Amino acid sequence: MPATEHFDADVISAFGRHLLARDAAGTVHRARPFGRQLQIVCGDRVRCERDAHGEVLAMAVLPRRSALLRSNLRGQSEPIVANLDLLAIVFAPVPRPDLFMVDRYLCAAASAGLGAVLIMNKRDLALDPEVESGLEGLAALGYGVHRVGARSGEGLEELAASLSGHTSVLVGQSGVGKSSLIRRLAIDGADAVTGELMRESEGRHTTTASRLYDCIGGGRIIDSPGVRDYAPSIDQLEPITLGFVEVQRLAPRCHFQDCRHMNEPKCAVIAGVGDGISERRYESYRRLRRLVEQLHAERGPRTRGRR
Ligand SMILES: Nc1nc2c(ncn2[C@@H]2O[C@H](COP(=O)(O)OP(=O)(O)OP(=O)(O)O)[C@@H](O)[C@H]2O)c(=O)[nH]1
Ligand SMILES: [Mg+2]
Ligand SMILES: [Zn+2]
Repeated sequence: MPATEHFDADVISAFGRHLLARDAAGTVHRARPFGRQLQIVCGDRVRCERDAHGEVLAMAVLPRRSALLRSNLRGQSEPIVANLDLLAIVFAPVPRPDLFMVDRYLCAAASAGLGAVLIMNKRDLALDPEVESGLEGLAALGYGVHRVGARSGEGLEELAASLSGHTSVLVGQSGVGKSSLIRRLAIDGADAVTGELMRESEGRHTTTASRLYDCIGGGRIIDSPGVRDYAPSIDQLEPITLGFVEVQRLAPRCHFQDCRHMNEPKCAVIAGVGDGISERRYESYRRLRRLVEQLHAERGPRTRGRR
């Protein structure tokens, strides 16, 4: 029998049990996970084995240096992508942005130790003034905002430069132009399918699986399927601040160390609404706090702590 061959590879795409794994020489192998237990996502590094039939099996996931997680409806955490540095949250004037969802991504990034940037695509279209003011609020908090046009190419050089040297993932609603940006930003992005190429599909989830590409300015960039909503992992969220930077600044002055900043007396966050934290962001905080408590309840006492 021929000896089995072992090698490590980067998972550049994971769709159910279908993996594409790229080895050190750059060869892409079709592979599948060994056994039912392995949860493998795009960006993972896996130890592979080629069996006697030439089939490549991913035997183990190497330790992740970081991961973007989400919570499912039962409150359990699921990985979305692994080994990344930067969360790039994409939105556009159309479809109408959900800034509360943007906030939840920012919280997830902060709690996962990832950097975050905001990408406003389709700058040829007019942005709703209310969204514009929310966006200015986020910029004032220190988040970088790139206003770009995947169609015209505007702003893409600066964006590519800021992604250089990092592994980034593009996340956001369906139809905001994530894959259109990939086609511009990735060396090998020509095979990214966009809504334009699929008839009548705007806002209808064109991309079905995450896919890792090499970025023109250096670094790596992951395209991900559009989402309707995003719930951060309750295992990962920072418990006191939920990842809100303003709450991080204000919370040390709250009377109670374990203050939830909801209705506690002498709460510095509540006292700071309209000053240290905007009304919109505080409302966003309250929504996320309620969501976290609901997800904890969904998980229930018996399964608490189980992944
Ligand atoms: N007006 C305008 N339309 C754009 C721009 N960039 C992308 N679009 C259009 O937006 C639509 C959706 O683009 P996609 O790139 O498929 O969006 P996506 O975010 O990848 O969508 P999902 O894969 O479903 O998550 C397409 O019809 C694009 O042509 C832009 O700069 N301006
Ligand atoms: Mg897409
Ligand atoms: Zn408080």
